[in-house]
Amino acid sequence: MNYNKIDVLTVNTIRALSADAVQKANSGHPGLPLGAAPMAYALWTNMRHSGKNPQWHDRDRFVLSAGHGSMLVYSLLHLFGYEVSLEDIKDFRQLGSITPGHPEYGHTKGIETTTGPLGQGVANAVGMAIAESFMADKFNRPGFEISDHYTFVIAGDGCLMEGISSEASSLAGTLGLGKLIMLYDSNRISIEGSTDLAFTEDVAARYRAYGWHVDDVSDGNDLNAIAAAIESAKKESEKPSLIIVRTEIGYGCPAKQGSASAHGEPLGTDNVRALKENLGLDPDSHFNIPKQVYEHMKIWIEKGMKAESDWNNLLESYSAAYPDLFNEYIKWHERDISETLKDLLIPEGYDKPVSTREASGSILNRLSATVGNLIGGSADLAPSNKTFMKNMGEFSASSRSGRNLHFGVREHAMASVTNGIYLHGGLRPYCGTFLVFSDYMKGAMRLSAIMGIPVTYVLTHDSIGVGEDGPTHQPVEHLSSLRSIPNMTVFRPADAKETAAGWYHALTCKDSPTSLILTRQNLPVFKESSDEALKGGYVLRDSDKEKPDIILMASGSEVELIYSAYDSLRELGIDPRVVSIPSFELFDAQEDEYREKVLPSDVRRRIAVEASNSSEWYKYIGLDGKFIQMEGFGASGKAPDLFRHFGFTVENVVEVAVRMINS
Ligand SMILES: Cc1ncc(C[n+]2csc(CCOP(=O)(O)OP(=O)(O)O)c2C)c(N)n1
Ligand SMILES: [Mg+2]
Repeated sequence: MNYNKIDVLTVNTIRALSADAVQKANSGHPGLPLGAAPMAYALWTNMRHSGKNPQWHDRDRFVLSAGHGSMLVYSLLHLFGYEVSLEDIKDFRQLGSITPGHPEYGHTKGIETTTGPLGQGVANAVGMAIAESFMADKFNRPGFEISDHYTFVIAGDGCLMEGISSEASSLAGTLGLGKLIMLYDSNRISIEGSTDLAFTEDVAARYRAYGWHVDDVSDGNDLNAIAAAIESAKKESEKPSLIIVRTEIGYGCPAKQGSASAHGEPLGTDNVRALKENLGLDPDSHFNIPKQVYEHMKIWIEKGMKAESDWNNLLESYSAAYPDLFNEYIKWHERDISETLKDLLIPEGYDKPVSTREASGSILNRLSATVGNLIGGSADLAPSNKTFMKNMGEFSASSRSGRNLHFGVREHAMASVTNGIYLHGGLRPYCGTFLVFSDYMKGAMRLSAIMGIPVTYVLTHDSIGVGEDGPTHQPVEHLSSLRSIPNMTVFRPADAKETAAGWYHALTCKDSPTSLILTRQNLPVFKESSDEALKGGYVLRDSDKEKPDIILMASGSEVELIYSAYDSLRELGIDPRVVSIPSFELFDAQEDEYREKVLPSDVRRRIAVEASNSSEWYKYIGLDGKFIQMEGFGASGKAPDLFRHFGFTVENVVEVAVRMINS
């Protein structure tokens, strides 16, 4: 392809449009769109995508990892025929607009993932590329390549400085994700000034060392050179590709070009004028898209529509040639699998004491046969997290059919890659590590919650019950931290049956991620526990009286304590109720009437027990209640000794209860 004058005019139109929008909003980041407009245009004109149907399964994926440059994408979406109007662009960054400050998944059609926290997009893209190759292996047949697309990402200096991109890129190299192509907007400027201040490594050498194909485009305005680099990256099928594009931040704006001041503030009206004059555009018109540009864009829009309709035809003939596979393909894209999972709720074989991680592992293995698109793994802790699906193969550079992923010791990238796998579509991903290391992946977990995507986090070794490994490995504040993330369902089951309920919730929930919080140590299986756990909280053992003398509540391993305290208290003539609360979020979502039934407001004597410092319990125990909790960090020792040492004993629960009754 040879670009010519009209393409340059289109690129400059993107620049002016982006600058105008930032100026009008009086907020935003003009520098990146001005510098990266040519690479983005060269890329979008080489992608298979269609604004008329941004959901088409086999479209090329595009991620702007440097999410602060959002105006670049909104300009592209508008010109490429997506549902972003000029009015929407004039509303850039305004409340309720579809053009928010950073690109938001599920908010603006055509945005594949939410970006802004730098580096996340790189890892998301790795996940998308994993998903693509897995789907291709599963569904493609000779002549019917129904999964055959690229994943493109534009990353900035900041993205490549962040550790998450190193983790994810290293993994991508090992996995040989040949259809992953990253364009690096190398303007060597970030907020504080030149990247020489803090980032002097040889990025090309670094990526070569990861096993990537690396190319360099020395002139970021050279559309043909960029397109040629994209072409050769596409031909490289065994390695992911990095195209380092030398750009200038704020390109075209004489007072700002090449300077950090172009990064994150409006150029100023005079500078916007100067920019337009410099680019040969009319300085007096704003949000102006020349007619010939709209006319020209029709070529690309029609090309995209044709690509989509070709694929639709391919899928149709595939459905005739491979009806079973086709049906499975459709099924994998369905959101609701509650019917398929019904059996999971039938408690069978759960009788002997077992750790909830072990229970989770066996449930997962049962599920793996029924839910063919369940895929996941751990950050090098599968034997401990019990996240391995037996006989389901291991995903690698040489085997794309494996459903077990080895993320390596890379929690942050793992969570973000898992987001990417889900965002791609077709798959139900999970990932696991120790609860204590959820801190290492929090940035990505928060994004799962913001995006409202149902990925599953398997977080084991959930308390001082870890034992000898000591305080570094014993989570204390983590439950509170995860519970504080809006739209994250935290589920800490008390036994194997509740663990099944947790998995059921995780896989049937459509719009939020779930963190399953599991023990290392064995727990009894209560005869009263059930799928009532799906209500988040329920009465496990009740008092004989209509109004119990006291309510004991707990989650996870501490339910065992209140369960036994129940017997001791009854011997003392006290009539308690025992409430298991595996999930605050699910319990809070119940009708008031139900919650009142479980926790009647006129029973003010309440005790919560949890080996954490999650003060969220106070909303259930109130000011008159008592929380038996961890006050500081744990210690190294045998788990039973630790529980005793920190006051997690039946005797202590009974003592606190008696004191409360007598007070
Ligand atoms: C994880 C994270 N840390 C910090 C920021 C704040 N931030 C936004 S852009 C930016 C600098 C990015 O530099 P670069 O990627 O080179 O973008 P450019 O200035 O070239 O547009 C920073 C620090 C962020 N968005 N995400
Ligand atoms: Mg930069």
